[in-house]
Amino acid sequence: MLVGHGLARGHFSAAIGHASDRHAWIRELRNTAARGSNGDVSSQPADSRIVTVNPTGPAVARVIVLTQAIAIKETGPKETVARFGEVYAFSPSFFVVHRDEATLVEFWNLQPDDDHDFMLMDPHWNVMMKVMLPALKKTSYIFTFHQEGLFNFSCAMHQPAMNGQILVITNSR
Ligand SMILES: [Cu+2]
Repeated sequence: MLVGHGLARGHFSAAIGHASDRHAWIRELRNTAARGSNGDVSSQPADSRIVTVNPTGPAVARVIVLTQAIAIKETGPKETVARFGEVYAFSPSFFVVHRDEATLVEFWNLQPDDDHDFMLMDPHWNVMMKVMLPALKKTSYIFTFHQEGLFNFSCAMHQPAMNGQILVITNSR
C-alpha cells in the first residue's frame, strides 16, 4: 500500500508552474447522477461534490504514477502480444489519499511512442474526468477528494487491463 507522503504546503508551486499553459481547467467534479436535467452543476448542493481537480496550486501530498509496458510489440514476448494484445499497467495501480487533503498526482508516461489517458470514475462508474497522458510527458493534477471511498480509474485506450483504484480515507490530521 502506498500512501501519499506529506510535504510542506506550497512546495510544488515552482515545479508545476508549467501547468498554466496547458488546458487550464479548474473543476469541481460531481456525481453526474446528482445533476439537474440541464446538466448544470453549479446549482447543485455542496454535498454532491466528490472531488476538486486543479492543474496547479499547493499540495500537501504527492503520488507519482508511472505507465508501465508489460507486454508490447516492440519488446514482446511475441506470443504474449499475439494472445493478449499490448498490455500496459499503471504503477502503482492502487494508492491512498486523505479526504480534503490536496494531493498532487503526477503521471509519468514512460512510453516514447504510446499515449495513455486517465479516466476517473465515481463509485457508480460515472466518468468524472478524462484527460490525455501524452507519450514521454509528465502530466499532473491536484486532487482534493471530499468523499471517502474507493474510486476506480482506467486508461480507456488500453482496456481491459490498464486500471487502478484510489482509496480515499478519513483525514486524521
Ligand atoms: Cu494506456
